[in-house]
Amino acid sequence: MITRRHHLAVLAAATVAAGSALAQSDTVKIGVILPMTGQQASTGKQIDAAIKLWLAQNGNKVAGKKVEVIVKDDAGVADTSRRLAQELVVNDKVVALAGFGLTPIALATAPIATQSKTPMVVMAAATSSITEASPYIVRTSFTLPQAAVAMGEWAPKNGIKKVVTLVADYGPGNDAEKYFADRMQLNGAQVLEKLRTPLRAPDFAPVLQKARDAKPDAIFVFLPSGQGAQFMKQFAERGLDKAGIKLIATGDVTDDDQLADMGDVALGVVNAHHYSAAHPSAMNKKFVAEFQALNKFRPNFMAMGGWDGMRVIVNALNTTK
Ligand code: VNL
Repeated sequence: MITRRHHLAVLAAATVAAGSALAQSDTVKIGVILPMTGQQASTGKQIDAAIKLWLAQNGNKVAGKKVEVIVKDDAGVADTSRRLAQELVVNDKVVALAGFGLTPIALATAPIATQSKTPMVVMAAATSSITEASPYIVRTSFTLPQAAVAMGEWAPKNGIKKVVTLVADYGPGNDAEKYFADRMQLNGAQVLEKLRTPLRAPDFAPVLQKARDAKPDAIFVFLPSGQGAQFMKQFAERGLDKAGIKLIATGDVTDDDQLADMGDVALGVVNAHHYSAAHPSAMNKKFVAEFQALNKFRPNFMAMGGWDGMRVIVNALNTTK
């Protein structure tokens, strides 16, 4: 505790010093912390590519200064993110922290933003409560209840009266399970079973067997981006599709980055989400085309959160000069 307090005091002092150094410098630095390796690497890859796209489209000048984006890899580990955030604030004197691929990472870093008064732009992590963890947080991704409530409205109106839920066992999974189940019950449907898998190295076989045995009309699933393809493969291998169990989900499961590799099991899956690469607006068509001109993969909702986050940061810097 003493060490931590001392550290935060040092951090606060360093930030004051950074303020005056910044006035003289002709570069503004933005610290982006992402899982570039490890289980959530696809999220890091998507957001990194979207930030580069934003800079290619809009240039790297803000209020007469050059924007420098420093990307750090936390491998999806919260303690690492926290340390990297401290280094970015104290040593690199970044004007904003951004990224944050997983909820525990955003929550672990929030105190650094508060203590150093550094704006923190959450581009991915989606547990509802994250924005309350620091007054310096703004989020450009989404929350799970937004998607889960929409599914809980749609399903009972489309013949789904009995469901099993399956979520990753941490913040966003808790949100998805609660808001989906509550809405289903409000609409007169029955939740037969609530199943969970660990965030790290999940094994879907046992829960899929339990889900199958419960004989629901549908299974509702939330898993973090990057786990969907493996889940869909096992869903088909265990024959849940053949048993007539419909798969409904948040869009994290049918992630645009992995969708093309999922095969026919993905046909007929229904999800609700705040973003789809197929959204036919002029703005999205331009976004997808320009993203794909620079990358060999399709943008997913993580890319959208990264692109929007860059826009928010640069607009704020322009407004405040
Ligand atoms: C989270 C939520 C992460 C939804 C996700 O993918 C996701 C999170 C990495 O809050 O940890 O799709």
